[in-house]
Amino acid sequence: MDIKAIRSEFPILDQQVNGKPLVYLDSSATSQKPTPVIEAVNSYYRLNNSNVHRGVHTLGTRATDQYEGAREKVRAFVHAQSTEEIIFTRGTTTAINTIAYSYGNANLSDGDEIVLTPMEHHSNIIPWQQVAKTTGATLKYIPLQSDGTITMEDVQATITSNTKIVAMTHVSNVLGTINPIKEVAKIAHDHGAIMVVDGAQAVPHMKVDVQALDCDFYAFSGHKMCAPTGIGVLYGKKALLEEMEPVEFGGEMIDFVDLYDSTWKELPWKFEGGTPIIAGAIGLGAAIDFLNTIGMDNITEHESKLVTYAMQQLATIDGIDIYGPEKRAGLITFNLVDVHPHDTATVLDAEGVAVRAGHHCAQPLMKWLQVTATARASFYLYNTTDDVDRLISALQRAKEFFGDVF
Ligand code: 7TS
Repeated sequence: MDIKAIRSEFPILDQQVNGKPLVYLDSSATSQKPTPVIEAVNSYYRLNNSNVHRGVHTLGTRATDQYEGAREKVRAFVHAQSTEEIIFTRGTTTAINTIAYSYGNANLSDGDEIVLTPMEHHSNIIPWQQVAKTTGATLKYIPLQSDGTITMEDVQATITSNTKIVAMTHVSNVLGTINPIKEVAKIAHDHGAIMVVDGAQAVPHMKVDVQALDCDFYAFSGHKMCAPTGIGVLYGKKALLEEMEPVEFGGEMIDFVDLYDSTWKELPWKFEGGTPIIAGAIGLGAAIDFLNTIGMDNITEHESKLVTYAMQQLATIDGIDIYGPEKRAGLITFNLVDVHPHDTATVLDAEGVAVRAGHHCAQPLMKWLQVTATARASFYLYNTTDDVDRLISALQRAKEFFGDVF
């Protein structure tokens, strides 16, 4: 990978923050956007802006072609069978809520079980809690090993004939754990349950093939993969989506409307009520083109090298706790012993290094780790070993700054 050329596509990286060149290590929260994505959104608004799927005028046709063209790019990117299976949403959160409220409420009842893990982001916990309250279903958790992984024995033991839904993150946004989705999906299916995958931290960083995984639903967000905020994707198997009711009703999603009853459009549009996120989808299409040009395998390899280097360098710092397994995605969650992560992140920010501090929308996992918060450095295709070196020296500064507590 020509990292210099890649970095030159991200104008935001070329700036000083607090008098130091910016080191952006918060891509798990949201990624930066390359020029082709910014330009795609810009040129859509300057040249083609119009509503989609209505009327016959030229701008409307162009906007519709671009919007539906983006859907085909997403389909190919995750290797779905058909564009009918690709629903544009506001992000991962909206996608999971759609599954929970539509599929969950219709298919769960008293005595049914929803199986999760304690490493889930809140957006893959709370919708299921809500559905459980409405339907009488119960939540069960696959226990974590001390390194933040799950075992197939525990998966086997937790999923039973009462399990109707298994919902699991592909990659943990805190631990970096990569879960064995294909194997878990097989066990779920053997018990008659469906497999829901939160792919927010996977799709931006690795090749994902929804057919090879054989998951039933797969949710992800555009903004973590170089696309704008406000656009995301719900992939679902056609047979399931066809049976499901929409959760939002109104314009765009209908076939016929009468005074007392209405019918819905076919897939995928029945799930896209209202004027859709046109510019966002076009931006996502441009982001996919950009990522494909670099190659997802190259991105995975680049991040893997960076995270290995970062782990080696962090090991040279005394008094640092690092959470998560050895084999991990491109992020590292840590705490300087006796320093609050917000203080660590504040010192790092003064050094121009952006990391996230907090509970990372994973409070149950924080409880399991027996901490209230952590700091997290997350890597993407534009990060370099220089960025890691800057992180390390900024952490040394933080240690000096809070020296009395060591
Ligand atoms: N699932 C996972 C695994 C995530 O990491 C996130 C966002 C979401 C779901 C929600 O995505 P959204 O686009 O709908 O908000 N994670 C983070 C994070 O780690 N720091 O900020 C947001």
